[in-house]
Amino acid sequence: MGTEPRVPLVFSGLPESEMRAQALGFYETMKTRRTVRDFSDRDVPREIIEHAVLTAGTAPSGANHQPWFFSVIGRGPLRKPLREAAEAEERAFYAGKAGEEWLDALSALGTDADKPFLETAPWLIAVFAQRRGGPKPGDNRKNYYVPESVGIACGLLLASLHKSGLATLTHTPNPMGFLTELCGRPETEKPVMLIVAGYPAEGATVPLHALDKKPLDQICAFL
Ligand code: IYR
Repeated sequence: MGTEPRVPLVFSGLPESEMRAQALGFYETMKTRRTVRDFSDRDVPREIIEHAVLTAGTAPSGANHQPWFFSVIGRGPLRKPLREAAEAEERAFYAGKAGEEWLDALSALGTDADKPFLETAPWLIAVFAQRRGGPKPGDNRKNYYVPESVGIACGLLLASLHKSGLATLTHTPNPMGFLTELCGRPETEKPVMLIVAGYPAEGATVPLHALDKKPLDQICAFL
């Protein structure tokens, strides 16, 4: 073991009955999460988003370098140019850049190039992955397992927002270079996704097939 200081692990275990209740309860909560595309303009307090981002920041990461950055965009002057840039990419995407197979896979979702939620929803969270960085501000070391680490962080962010009673959307206009510029992030960071958070619009619907989740025996084997 290295010479870095160590502290005792703080770990509060649970009796098995409570363990079961927690595992089932969290599953019951998470299985009601839906990807929402119609957002209301109802406000959401900033501290809910702050805590979701703090939760994302607890994710494990390669060498604990925490290779993520979250640009949170509330209502303001960035919204219009952001929507315009995203919709320009989406128009090219849906006009053919995506290719037939991809567009065919998307047809069940009913999505198109119009993204009004980019102006309607109270919060947009642009997630960036840092190829270089390190645990401390100003570090410029190589980061490790960046996509894995940032993916886990995004999962925790979505889980926190859902558990806080918010609707979310993982939005991935392709390519997302415009986010680098609009958010003022360095070129060494890769925009990964835009997470939209807020309340669903009244009467919002989701595709029926979105309720189909693979059963345990299709996604898991106990060996
Ligand atoms: N970025 C586009 C297309 C899109 C792609 C996938 I894969 C999705 O699961 C959903 C959408 C859009 O947001 O419309």
